[in-house]
Amino acid sequence: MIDKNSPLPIYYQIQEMIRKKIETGQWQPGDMLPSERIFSEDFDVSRMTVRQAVTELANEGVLMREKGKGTFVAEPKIEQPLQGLTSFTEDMKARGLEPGSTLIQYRLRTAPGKVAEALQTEVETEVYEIKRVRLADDVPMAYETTFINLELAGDIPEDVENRSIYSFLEQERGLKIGDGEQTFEASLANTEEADKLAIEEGAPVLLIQRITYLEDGTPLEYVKSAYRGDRYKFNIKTKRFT
Ligand code: 16G
Repeated sequence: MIDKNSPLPIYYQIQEMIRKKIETGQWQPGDMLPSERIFSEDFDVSRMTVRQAVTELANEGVLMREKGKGTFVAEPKIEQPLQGLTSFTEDMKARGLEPGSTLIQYRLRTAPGKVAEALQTEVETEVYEIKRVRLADDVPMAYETTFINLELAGDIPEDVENRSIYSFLEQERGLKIGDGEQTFEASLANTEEADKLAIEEGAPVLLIQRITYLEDGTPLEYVKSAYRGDRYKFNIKTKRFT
């Protein structure tokens, strides 16, 4: 399968072969790859070449290395379009995954400075602070802290753990969520994030901040979340300004 006369570099050909095996389902998420030695013997290429191919795929998140154990096929990343303002529950359902949450904190408090600024309120304003680990098929995907203005939302029941906050606010409170503003930032999981997301401390995470506005432009929520870098990618269709 490896063509040494091809103008394509050998490591690249190995990568494409691995990708194909994964795409066709011959190799499933969680399957262990053959060792570097076996790979290099089977294809009659150097171990260095095999390592280069595998390292790049691991960096891309297609493969996953586990110290002292081996290299495995990673779970496919969840690709989330950024065009629409969706809730976690909607995102997971759209992918055929079962959304869930673990409630870490639920309380009313006065808005911290940054939150008050984002929500365009005074610091004395009462806000809900709700921390949830968001799950897809019981696997932690994101660790999210949301601040919601009490005055706008009214009482939010504590059993939000098992439901969608957006559908509660829209259907039961009749609020009309309009648009949002988001920032994305690369980061490394701190101790708390690593613990909640079941990843190693220092593993890559994507920090997302979102301010969600009601249709009349009033800020409703300010959310900070850490998404697992190994399970998420975002896409957006762009257009050149003319
Ligand atoms: C998403 C939103 C978050 C919102 C939540 C509501 C991002 C970065 N965050 O996770 O702002 O609070 O959905 O989800 O997209 P729910 O309706 O399932 O509770």
